[in-house]
Amino acid sequence: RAKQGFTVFLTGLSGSGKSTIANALMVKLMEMGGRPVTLLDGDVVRKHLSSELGFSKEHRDINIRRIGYVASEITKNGGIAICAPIAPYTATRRAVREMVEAGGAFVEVHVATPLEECERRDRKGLYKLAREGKIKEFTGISDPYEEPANPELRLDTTGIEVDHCAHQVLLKLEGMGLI
Ligand code: GGZ
Repeated sequence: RAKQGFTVFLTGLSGSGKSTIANALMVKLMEMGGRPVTLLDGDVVRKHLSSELGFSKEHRDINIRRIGYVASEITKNGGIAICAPIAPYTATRRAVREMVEAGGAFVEVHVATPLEECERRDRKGLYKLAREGKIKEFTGISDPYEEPANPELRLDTTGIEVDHCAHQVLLKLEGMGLI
């Protein structure tokens, strides 16, 4: 019998490593074959699905629910969805979990790289702009991030190879009987 679909939902600060892990994970899952793999990355979704939205709580929630809806449809049809938004609010993440679990499995991965490390990397220079007040409502600086209390997996990418992080997710998926 074909295995059920599932969603891997990576949540964490800007620059925590969500996209990098999501891409490495996608490659590994595609190599295994069997089910189609769809990546719903934060900035790609914002470009194609949520281009009218900003970063207020209301707009972030709409964005996350859209991602959740697409992921739930993919999951229900037996596919694999990998999502990588910040998703700062617990209640919204829970709503997405419920939507997805109606038709498959939901695997929440907290990419728990500390703010200090994300800011030290500052790959896109956004933290600097946020500190200068040039970007308002910036997650971790001037906007909240509610830490997940019970994620299926927690990963701190500080000093750890991307491939190793992606491998940890694979082990979790194996342990849950999803792959
Ligand atoms: C947080 C922001 C903001 C503000 C622009 N706060 O590192 P990035 O650049 O590529 O990832 C961040 C991305 C966050 O979009 P999400 O859709 O993942 O957020 S949410 O889940 O809260 O809807 C960052 C950039 O957009 N960015 N302004 N104010 N991140």
